[in-house]
Amino acid sequence: TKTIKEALQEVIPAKQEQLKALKKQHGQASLGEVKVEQVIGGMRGLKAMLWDASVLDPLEGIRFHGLTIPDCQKALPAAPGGKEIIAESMLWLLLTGKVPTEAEVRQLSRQLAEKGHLPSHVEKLIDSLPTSLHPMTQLGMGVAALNHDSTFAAAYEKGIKKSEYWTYALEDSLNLIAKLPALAARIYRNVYHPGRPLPSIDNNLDLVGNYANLLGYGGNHDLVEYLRLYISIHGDHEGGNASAHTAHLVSSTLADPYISYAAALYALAGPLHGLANQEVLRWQLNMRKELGDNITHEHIKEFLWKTLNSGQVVPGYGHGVLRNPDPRFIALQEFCDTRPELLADPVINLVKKASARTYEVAPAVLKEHGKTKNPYPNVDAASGCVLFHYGITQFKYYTVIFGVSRALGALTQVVWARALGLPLERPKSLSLDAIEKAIKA
Ligand code: AMX
Repeated sequence: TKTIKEALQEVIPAKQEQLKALKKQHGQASLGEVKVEQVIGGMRGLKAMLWDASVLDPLEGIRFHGLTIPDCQKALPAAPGGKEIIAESMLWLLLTGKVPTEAEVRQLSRQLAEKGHLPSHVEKLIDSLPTSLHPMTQLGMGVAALNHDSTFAAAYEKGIKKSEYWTYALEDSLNLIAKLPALAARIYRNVYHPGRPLPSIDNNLDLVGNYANLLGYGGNHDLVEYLRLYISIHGDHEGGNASAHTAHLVSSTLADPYISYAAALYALAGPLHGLANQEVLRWQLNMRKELGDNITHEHIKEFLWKTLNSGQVVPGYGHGVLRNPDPRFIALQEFCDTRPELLADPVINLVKKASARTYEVAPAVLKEHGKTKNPYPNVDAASGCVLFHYGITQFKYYTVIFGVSRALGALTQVVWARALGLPLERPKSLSLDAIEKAIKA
């Protein structure tokens, strides 16, 4: 059975050749003009990054190396006794472009579990933080502190050839992914269940199986499966999203994978990006508080207008690229719809019902409001609500789970950027006066 490093080693030379030929033969070819509205409008639609592992189509949504989410659900190995995609399968696909065999995935699970413990300085750091500090702030601090043991930073200091960068970037990236469950679960324990013992990592379990155990939910098979699906499909969403792009930018300075991903986590922690899943739940719970449990479509409509008229965004709706309902939202909704026992539970169903009802009303209201280019739900409209169903009710923690996931895609690109020898990212900026002058010229 191949290791992930061997599998990657096999595919790198062809990509290096492809890049070399493209640069040599078509370096001066144009991919389109740059409009003023793109420069002042957050670079929407600007083709300016190389990112191989996933492509986001505005109407169809995400494909990982050409595979849609339903394709991945069919092709990628699940955990023993499970059905959902697991993080290791997605990581293998993202990194190598190949669908792994079951044996390859099991080997990767073991490799990650064996590296899963935290160094004691990181445990001490996390334990010293006030429990009132936002869990995402804590996660970023823990990830940054893991760079104490960066093999990339140590090797760079010693002096290594550029062609060897990727091997150290891979080692650090796998180490970081392996340690994220222990780090994220320690934060959960400290903030919400102080003093509760943390179980040790089981070398026979997959990454998310261990994460669920450490969180204290390992016995809930449905939640473990939900987390596997959630973490796999949040793994990558093209290169331009704020968190992945941040990792790409920071690592282009040859900062090691740990501090590159710590920076990415703080981009994810913004309410227009990953924090939206926390915001959705806060908003849905406020809606329930105000309107009670017998919510009608008319009530939701009024609540939506109240949000919009007070100048706030409707969290969980809209997207920088997507122009249709997000297939990740659909996959997570389907997960619930195939579990009638969950849908029948009046307590865990409340939030899901509210989000499903909102989905029936919000697109029409947002269209009438007339601002957003995409009136449809994004992944965050459902993801947090389902965690709430299963008992993870501390919504300030939700973005941490997203943060465990996004490492799969963002670190894949860090490894590939080193394998392809991509340079420091350094776009040109212009002043308002310079833009005016360029238009007149
Ligand atoms: N509710 C109300 N107004 C919205 C809106 C929403 N859900 N989505 C967009 N708009 C508004 C924008 O604020 C903007 O208003 P402005 O002209 O006054 O500045 C206008 O519509 C045009 O925006 P856009 O081009 O459609 O979107 P964008 O690419 O600038 O921003 C996003 C995309 C996601 C930030 C935005 O849709 C939004 O704020 N959504 C709510 C927050 C959210 O769910 N974020 C999660 C995204 C997914 C993720 O990263 N996890």
